[in-house]
Amino acid sequence: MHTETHTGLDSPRGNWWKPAHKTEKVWVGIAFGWCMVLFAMMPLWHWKGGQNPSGIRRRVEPTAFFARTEEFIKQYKVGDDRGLPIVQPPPGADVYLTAMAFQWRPILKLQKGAQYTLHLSSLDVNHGFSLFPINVNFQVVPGYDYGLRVRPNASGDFRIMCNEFCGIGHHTMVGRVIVDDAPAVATTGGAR
Ligand SMILES: [Cu+2]
Repeated sequence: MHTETHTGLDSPRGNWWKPAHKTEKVWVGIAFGWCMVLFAMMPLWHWKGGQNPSGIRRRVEPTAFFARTEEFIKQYKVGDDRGLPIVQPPPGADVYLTAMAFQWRPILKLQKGAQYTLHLSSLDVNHGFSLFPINVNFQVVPGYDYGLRVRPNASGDFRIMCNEFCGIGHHTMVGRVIVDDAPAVATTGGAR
């Protein structure tokens, strides 16, 4: 029967503590070294990786960004898909995409090989811009306008998934980017 009282303030009895074994020390050393490598990779990748944001970012009022998006929609709207406007800006244009619970507004129609400045921001909470099936990921934060210089290099009908949990309808938050091959085919399909 257990009769002894033992509190957490007493050190346990017996040979419970041993100095770290040499192999454990080596392992901790390797892990620490690797942490340092990854730590150094962050700034290195920013300059050398060629895949980081191009560096255009500024503070913006979420409602002002949304108003700018609406203005952009009015300017270049070419159609509708289930209530969402389809917008086809000319090559070189500033493109505005607002994330909000639970949609990406508007649907973008871009041209392969043309360059655009894609402005991303959120009207409410953090969202994650994730272009499927292409591996493009970006945090969309309210209050910040992120300008990404993009040049679509593949044509197709792509989906934007939200990959930052943003609420009850998060899983329904799917946007669309249509990339057309050449200017000539841009008008044939209309709103697909
Ligand atoms: Cu989400």
